[in-house]
Amino acid sequence: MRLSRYFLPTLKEAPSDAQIVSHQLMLRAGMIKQEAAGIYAWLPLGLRVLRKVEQIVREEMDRAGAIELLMPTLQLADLWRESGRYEAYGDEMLRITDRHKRDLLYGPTAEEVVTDIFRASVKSYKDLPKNLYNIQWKFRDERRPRFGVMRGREFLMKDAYSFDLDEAGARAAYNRMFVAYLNTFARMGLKAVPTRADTGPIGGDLSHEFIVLAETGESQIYCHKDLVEMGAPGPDVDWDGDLSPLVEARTRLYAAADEMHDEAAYAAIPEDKRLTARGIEVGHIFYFGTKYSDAMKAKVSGPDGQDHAVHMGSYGVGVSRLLGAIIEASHDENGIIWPEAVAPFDLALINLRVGDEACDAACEKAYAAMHAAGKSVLYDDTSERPGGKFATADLIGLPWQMIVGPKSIAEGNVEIRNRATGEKSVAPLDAVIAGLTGKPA
Ligand code: 5CA
Repeated sequence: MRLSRYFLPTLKEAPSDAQIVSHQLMLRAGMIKQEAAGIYAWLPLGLRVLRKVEQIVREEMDRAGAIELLMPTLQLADLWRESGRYEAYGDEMLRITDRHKRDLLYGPTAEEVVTDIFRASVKSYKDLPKNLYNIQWKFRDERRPRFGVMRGREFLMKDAYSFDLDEAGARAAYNRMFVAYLNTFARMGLKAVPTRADTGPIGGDLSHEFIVLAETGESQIYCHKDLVEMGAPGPDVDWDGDLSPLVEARTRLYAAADEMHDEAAYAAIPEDKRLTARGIEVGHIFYFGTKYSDAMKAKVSGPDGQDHAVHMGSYGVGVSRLLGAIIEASHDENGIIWPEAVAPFDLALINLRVGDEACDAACEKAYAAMHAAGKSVLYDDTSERPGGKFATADLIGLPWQMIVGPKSIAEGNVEIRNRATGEKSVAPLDAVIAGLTGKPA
């Protein structure tokens, strides 16, 4: 992409109402624009990152055996009346009436819809287990939308729903999601701590939140330090096997957010291993048994010939919130530092003298070679002064910056800088291209 043709409305200063650094940087980097309280337009640069984050979530769900579908944003109130949640959900639910005076709502979550889809066609235990997920916009009329995409009213969520014949099956499904979540967040460069959680209006008795440590987080957590460093199991686990040892290795260590905190259990951790910190909840998983399947009559025939209400769980990831969490975890005073896996482009190509024959030719060569190797480039071919170009490149945080200027290119050289480490070196253009693409130029 040539910057001269792109749409990147960066700001020198963040608006004063942006309180936390991720919100400030997303606005300044031209990633989002607020349209109403808690409702954002995703500008081109922000959308590229959102799509990357979404794709990582999707790949890890697929790997764990979940199946993607897409449910509507608007749902019938009648389904929520069946489950008993229509009144209970309160003012966070955006209620809508259509021209036929039917009550609709903008879905804040989708347990009812997915249960309705399930019960319409699945009748036998032989069709279980199933885990259906979608990545869809949700609406919650939050009392205090704040911190940009972190607590929006309209936000993108991945929500998965598992269906099993019995509790043992449902716990295995829960464990698969638990492990998939560890892998998902690790791929984005995040350390997410699984903590015991309250089930809230979703209901049920087994639940974990996944919390990324950040000073600006809304959750207060108490945990064993080893949990933060434990890392993710990685993709090569036996997804059809027993994952409980992997889960138990983590749930054995104390970790809880405010609502679930148990001072005595925390005090039992050796003092040098205690950690009290703020964090951002990026995922939340629940097992709630037959709460919805009983209310909505989602039954399958079992091997005994009897009808059984299916055991369910639901598993949410805050996809749009993750962008804020990643920036909170990875930035410096000059801007964002994207982990390679979610960066909007792989390379910022900076032409210091547009119109100079040698600079232009070198940039065009690098641009073509990167694309041929499947890498994405944001090519700064504008007439902005060098200082402005460097500031923009640092602000938007692409992992690599290649700087092409008249002096060095006269000797066939360019400068290559790593955004995360700040390391820079000067080397022949072809060698730099080969380094970035993994192929000789
Ligand atoms: N039905 C369950 C799981 S699918 C559910 O709705 N869980 S939740 O309420 O915990 O939401 C799932 C995730 O969505 C949260 O962990 C959080 O990361 C994200 N989320 C929730 N509310 C917001 C919000 N207002 N803005 C941005 N992300 C949010």
